[in-house]
Amino acid sequence: MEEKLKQLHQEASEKVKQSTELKELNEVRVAYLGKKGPITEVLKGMGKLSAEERPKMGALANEVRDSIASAIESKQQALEAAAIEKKLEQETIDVTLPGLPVKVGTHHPLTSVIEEIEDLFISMGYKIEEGPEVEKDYYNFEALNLPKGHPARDMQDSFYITEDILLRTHTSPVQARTMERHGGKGPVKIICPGKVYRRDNDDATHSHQFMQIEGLVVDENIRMSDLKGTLNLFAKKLFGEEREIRLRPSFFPFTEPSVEMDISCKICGGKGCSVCKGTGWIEILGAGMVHPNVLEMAGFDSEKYTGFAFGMGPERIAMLKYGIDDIRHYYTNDYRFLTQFGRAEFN
Ligand code: FA5
Repeated sequence: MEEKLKQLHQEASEKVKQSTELKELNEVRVAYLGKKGPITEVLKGMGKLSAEERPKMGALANEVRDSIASAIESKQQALEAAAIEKKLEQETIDVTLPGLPVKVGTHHPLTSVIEEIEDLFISMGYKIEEGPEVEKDYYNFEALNLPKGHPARDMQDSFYITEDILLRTHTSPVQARTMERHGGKGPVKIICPGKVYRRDNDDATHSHQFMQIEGLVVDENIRMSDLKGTLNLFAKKLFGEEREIRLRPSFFPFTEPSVEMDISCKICGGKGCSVCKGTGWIEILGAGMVHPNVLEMAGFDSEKYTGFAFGMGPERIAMLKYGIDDIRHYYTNDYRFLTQFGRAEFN
């Protein structure tokens, strides 16, 4: 029996040593230490031994069983550690590989051009004012020298909500509101960016909803030459010295005299195209000296105070600046269009 136990010990130790996988090792455990294994068989035959031999063989059988169990245990730990090691090796991350680029959004070209215009006027001492898009007829028209029934109201086809409330057709009501708030005391020096709405048919240069930036200066001794100088500086700063501008006499009920400013078309270089409607020029703003009636209605003494005002369309300005050939591109959210205007271009 002793011989048999020693042989089993040797055999089992050899198989443990040769096991290269946990599954194989488990098979060795079941084969040698399981209930139907050879050691159990040996122990079952103990009854046939003499009383002296029995404890000796019992102790030896236990020793062999414990030794095989402990060999299996150590081998299991070694195999598990090797498996983890292998897995870690397979999952190694190469930190030197190039990363996946992160897509960053860009400013909408319209936002960029509005911010550029705001920065320019802020640098000249203007403050930014805002007003409601759903406006009273009074501020949109009446306070601007356009009483009910005035034929010039037809110049701006309007979306009325009630008889006295409409979607503002221009940003000029903000100048009326701001002057009223100043209570007849100058100076006033503001620009007012915002959305406006008109029942215009959409085409390459017209949208039914668009942006405007209003400008207003009211103080003592403000003259037409101040307006001209301001607009000239604005045009040169925004479009560059080489672009030509022209002022044409015009009519707005809230300014007298009134002008419109055109800028030479960048798309066709002044030759005439669909954007400039064959004229070589694109109108970008209306302006003039604030009408005395408007000053008086807002509580200013028109004998003491004078002022100039202008209202421009940033969509058309951005079209000219960046060579965009259709105003509808701003509002159709075409990814290919929007990604052309990286932030860096505007810095
Ligand atoms: C006005 O709206 C006047 N309130 C401007 C003004 C302010 C004049 C202060 C005098 C003193 P006008 O309707 O021309 O004016 O519009 C001004 C600018 O808005 C235009 O020069 C043009 O650049 C832009 N604009 C007008 N209609 C549209 C439209 N449908 N789509 C896009 N831009 C437009």
